[in-house]
Amino acid sequence: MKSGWTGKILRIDLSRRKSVVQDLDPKVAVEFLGGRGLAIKTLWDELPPGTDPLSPDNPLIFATGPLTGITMPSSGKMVIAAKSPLTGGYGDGNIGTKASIQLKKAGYDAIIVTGKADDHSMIAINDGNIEIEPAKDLWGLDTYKAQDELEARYGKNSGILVIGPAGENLVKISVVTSEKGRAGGRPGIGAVMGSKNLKALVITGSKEIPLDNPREVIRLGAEAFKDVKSKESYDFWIRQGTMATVEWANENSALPTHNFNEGVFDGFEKIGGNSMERIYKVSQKGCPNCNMPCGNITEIREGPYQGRRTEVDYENVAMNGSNLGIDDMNWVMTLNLYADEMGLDSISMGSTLAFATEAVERGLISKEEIGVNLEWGNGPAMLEMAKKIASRDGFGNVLSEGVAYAATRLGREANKFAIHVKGLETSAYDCHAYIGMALAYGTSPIGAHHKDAWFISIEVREGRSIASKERVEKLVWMQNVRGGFFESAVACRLPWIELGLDLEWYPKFLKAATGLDYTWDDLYTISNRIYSLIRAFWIREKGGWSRSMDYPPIRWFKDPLTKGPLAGTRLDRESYDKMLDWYYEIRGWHGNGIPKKGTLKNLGLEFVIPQLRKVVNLE
Ligand code: PTT
Ligand code: SF4
Repeated sequence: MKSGWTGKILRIDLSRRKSVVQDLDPKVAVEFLGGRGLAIKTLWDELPPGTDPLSPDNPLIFATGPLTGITMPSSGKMVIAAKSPLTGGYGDGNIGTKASIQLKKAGYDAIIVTGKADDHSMIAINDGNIEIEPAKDLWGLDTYKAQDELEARYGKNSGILVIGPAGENLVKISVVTSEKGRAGGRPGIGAVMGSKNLKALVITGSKEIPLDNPREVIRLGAEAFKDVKSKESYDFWIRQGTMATVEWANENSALPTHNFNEGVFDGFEKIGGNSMERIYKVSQKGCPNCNMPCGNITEIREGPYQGRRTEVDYENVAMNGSNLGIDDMNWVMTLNLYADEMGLDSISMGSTLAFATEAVERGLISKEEIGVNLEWGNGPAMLEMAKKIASRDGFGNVLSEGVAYAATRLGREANKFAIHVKGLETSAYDCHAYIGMALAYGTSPIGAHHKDAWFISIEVREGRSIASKERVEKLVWMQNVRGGFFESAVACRLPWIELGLDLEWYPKFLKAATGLDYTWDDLYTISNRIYSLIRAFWIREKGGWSRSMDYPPIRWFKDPLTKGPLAGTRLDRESYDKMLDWYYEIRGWHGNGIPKKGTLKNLGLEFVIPQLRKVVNLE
């Protein structure tokens, strides 16, 4: 096995209480890198088709890549993946945590957990020593208390991954958390962990990460860390991180407001990056190996959580602020902290609350029926409803399954304002005016998330709503770099995307770590392979495919913006269809979104053909 990877995968079967260490197939490592690539290859090979995501057979995968943990800017990330209980398709998230580095130092590239413990449990890994331990006393604790307890037991340097009560209650919008303020696995990966009776993993490692040329990694690292610090926007980034996006999104009519009805919000300044910095920010936090820390630690000044601290990012604030009509930052921070403590995905929580509020407004369900005075801007009512979601109480039980399910339950016109793609709630960019970003959501491999292509940045810079093939080529390039490369080499993409760190650093780091000469063309092919394999997985699990599964929320086509400089704007269906056609063509897929046989063969994915043939026509 090459260096860069440890060459080992730790498999833990909770039902049999057994663990085994396997070799990582070197061909898989070279062709899929790690992280998302390794996760989708594992799911394709090992998940029995049609498996219930909350059954013991769903593998829960924690995967690093060849860049994770090395001396390189922002290398402290890992991917957490499984078949999603929220969407029924491929699901993953990316989390910055000491656990990523500890995992590699313990000697593993990934952990694959299967089965179900017969009682509440946790896993403790210390190099080769693997223990499945009782966690009765941890079950029911919020993620902050559980983190504190585990740090006290295993030390502050151990890598800790933990779920909250939402994951325990199998809430389908629950995440895995770490270190009070890091969260990953939006498509319900917290519930997958809960379904295995697994409260936490604690990882400690003492080994060196094997590297082809350790001195070169250190030399490159020293230069690259310096390069990051020298960037023009470095100082501002450190002050506000992703929070500056609130003002930017409002200026560009993209700030989700009242359940993505509008793209501008009157109270945007009160919840924006400048207010956050001036009034609420108390300190700064970052992921391991990062010298551009973007965690804004803020203090709640009023309300039930007065005096408590929470880490805020753009997505959390937009989804639980403007999207709920809340302009009081204290309530936005309160909702954010509640999501973190419960292990609820803050994006989907904001989206389901907004959906419920609109359902009440439209008379599809009454306040009396749900027992909460849900209305725009009412922070206390939103918190009350969020509590019902985390505990699956009353109407909260319906919302805990996500907006797509809730819309089906409510029936009538509810689908028109359920803001999701493939069942995953849309993250915080309103796309009435951004057809490229709408396509990014439509074709994202986990459902509506911006991770794979933050295409709106290009549309704002180079012109909105241009429906050209060249634009789609750029979008596919962006997906391949972000969703293919960064998710599989596993490193934070923000040094590149936010500060402009040159992409050419990354093949150099790969060479020094693994000894392999990857060019960007090679990495692009790997990304194409990963995208087509993820698409094949979705098709297999859904039993077919149709173009409509790659459409953005209907609202953006139907209801134009009524406020702000872009009032009157909505998406044009014909242009979207044209762009989707180009998208499929560039990816080598048929006009119905199904990969062509030739594409699968060219990418070395022949092995999917027999299974896919059972459900769709590939010719
Ligand atoms: C990510 C999604 C995001 S994207 C945010 S804020 W963002 C939300 N954060 C949540 C949170 O916090 N608490 C909570 N209970 N739920 C949350 N849900 C939302 O989850 C995150 C940073 C950020 S902040 C972003 S953009 C970048 N994302 C990266 C990525 O996806 N890949 C990558 N290679 N690098 C990235 N760097 C940045 O990391 P998901 P984190 Mg996250 C509190 O998990 O499922 O991927 O969804 O991981 O360690 O918290 O870092 O404006
Ligand atoms: Fe973590 Fe932010 Fe640094 Fe990325 S830039 S590694 S998200 S602290």
